Parts: sequence; C-alpha cells; structure tokens
Amino acid sequence: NNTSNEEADNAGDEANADNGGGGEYAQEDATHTIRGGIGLNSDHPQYQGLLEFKEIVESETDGDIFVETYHSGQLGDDRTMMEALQLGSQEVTIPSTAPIANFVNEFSVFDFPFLFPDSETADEVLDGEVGQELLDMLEDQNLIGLAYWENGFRDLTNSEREVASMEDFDGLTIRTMENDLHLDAFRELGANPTPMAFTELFTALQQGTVDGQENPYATIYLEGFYEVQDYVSNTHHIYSPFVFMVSQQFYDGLSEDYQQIVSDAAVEAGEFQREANREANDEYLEELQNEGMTFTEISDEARQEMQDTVQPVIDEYSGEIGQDLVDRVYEAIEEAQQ
Ligand code: 2Q2
Repeated sequence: NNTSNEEADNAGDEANADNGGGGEYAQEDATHTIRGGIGLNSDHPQYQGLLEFKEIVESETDGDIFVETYHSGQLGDDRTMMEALQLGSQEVTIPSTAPIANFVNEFSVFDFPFLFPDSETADEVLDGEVGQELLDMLEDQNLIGLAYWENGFRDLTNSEREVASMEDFDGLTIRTMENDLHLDAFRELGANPTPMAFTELFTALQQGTVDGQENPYATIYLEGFYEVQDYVSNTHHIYSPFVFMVSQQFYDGLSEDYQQIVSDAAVEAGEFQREANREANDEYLEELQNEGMTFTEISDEARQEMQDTVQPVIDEYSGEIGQDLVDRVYEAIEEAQQ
C-alpha cells in the first residue's frame, strides 16, 4: 500500500540524508572524509546548517573532502561526540556551550541566565574578540572551535501546570543539560533539576520521569515535545549558542588551503543556520499552540524576579570562571548595544 511505499521512500531519503549522500560527490573519490554528527533531528536548522557546510566544503574542494552527516544522536550524545573528536574517531560536532563547559568551564559564561538581551547582540559578542578567546581555549582539549551557530533563547515546557512566574516552578522536576550552572540556577528558582543528555530527553518526558525541560521553540516543535508536554512559557531565560568544532587531529592533517576552506565554510554555513534558526523560532510558537500546547506569557516583572533570584549563581560562577573574563563579556555586550 502507499504507506509502506512512502515509508520506503522516506527510509531511502533518510539513509541518503544520514551520511549526507545527497550531494554530487562520492566518498570513495575523496582524500579526506569528515564525519559530522549532531544531536537534533534532520528537520532542525542545526542539520540544515550541517548540510550547507557539506555543500560548501565539497564544492570548494571539488569533492576531495567528503562530508558524511549524522543527526538525532546517531553518533551519541554531545559529550560522547566531543570525546570522539578528541580521539579522532569523528571530525565535526556542533554542541551547545552548556555541555562544552564540562571540558572548558569558562564556556559557562555564555549560559549565564539573561546574559544576552537579543540575538543580534549575541552575534556581535560571540563573533568578536571575547568569543574568539573562548574558542581558543578549546585547543587545550584538542578541539578547534571554528564558529558560533545558534540554538536560541531557551523556553520552559512542562506537563503539570501553567508557569507564569517563579512561584510556579516550585517542585517541578526539570531536565537540564549536563551543566552545573544550569542545575544551580534552576534549583535557585525553586525547581527540582535533573541533568540528562538530550538523547534521553523525549523518553524521559514521555514516561514522566521529568515534568519538564527547556529548549528553543524550534527544538520543542521539531522534536515533537508537544506530544508529551502541555504547557510552554516564554521564559527566554538563557540564550544558547552552538559551537561548530572540529577535531584538532583532523584539522592539523589538512593543508593550509583546506583548513581555510573548512574554517570559512563553518562561518558561512553558520550565517545561513542562524537565519534559518531565527525564522524557525519565530514560526514555531504558533505551531506549538496549534498542536494543543497552552502558552503562558511571562511578564517583565516576573522575568526580572527570576533574574534577581539567580544573580547569586551568576556571582558564584563569575568567581570560578574569572571575574576579569566575565567583565569583558559584559563590556562587549555594552559595546554591542551602542
Ligand atoms: O537541550 C539540549 O541538550 C539542546 O539544547 C542542545 O542543543 C544539545 O546540544 C542538542 O543540540 C543535542 O545535541
């Protein structure tokens, strides 16, 4: 029947897309192969950006570098994929800054709640001096950070109740990324945070192991969280960047020309991805409501109360990260808003 034909077609596309076989080049003709893996699924702008990177690199090297693309955690969760880059068994991954903090703790500065007022400011700061300073710190971990892409402003969903202010967090079990600052911040807000890899999240929501999670609308929609979550609030509590990173071992093995091509492609594909991500995040809140989720607006006062409440966590982590670096991030934000 046509369903099975359709499924067969999708499976075909899926297989094609899985290792990025959609391009015009063949892996057997290439000198180098990049295995690029991410955690979000193939509908997400994160994957569209990876396909854009593939297209640029393959056409610029006339297929001498072939890019295999993997999504939905096919190569593992963020930590596993970063370790694979360190070992040289994978070449590219694009995690959020939060899990990166387990390798370079300074990255937690970009996960300070309410740090970036808008994505334009985030672009300017991340693409500027202090953003580069953080990327340079990855080299001690045999990781080369080439560009910042965008995950986006994170918003809270849960299956229990409307969340209009901090009081409504009380007692909610919220999955957070594996990052101590996220845990401490949600504890301070009165929630009961549980760290978990993204690859386990949908099942945990489905089984009710956790009441809620927080991610940008595009992720909430494209990962189908609306099937297992009833309430969404525009907490916008953290702006989450992605870091496009390559294995140092792989990068050092490339000619300078190819290094430049790979580096430029990461930046160019990132501009495409940020754009696509913003369009998706603008569009999907309405879709979430169409799928039956109840949207609750967080007032400015309620958001200010959250910001004041988590300030001690920011102060604590500023000490750990280094007040000087933190101050330079805030100065860069000030400058970007001139
Ligand atoms: O909640 C999460 O884990 C996601 O926001 C992160 O972006 C994570 O890096 C996913 O992209 C899965 O890799």
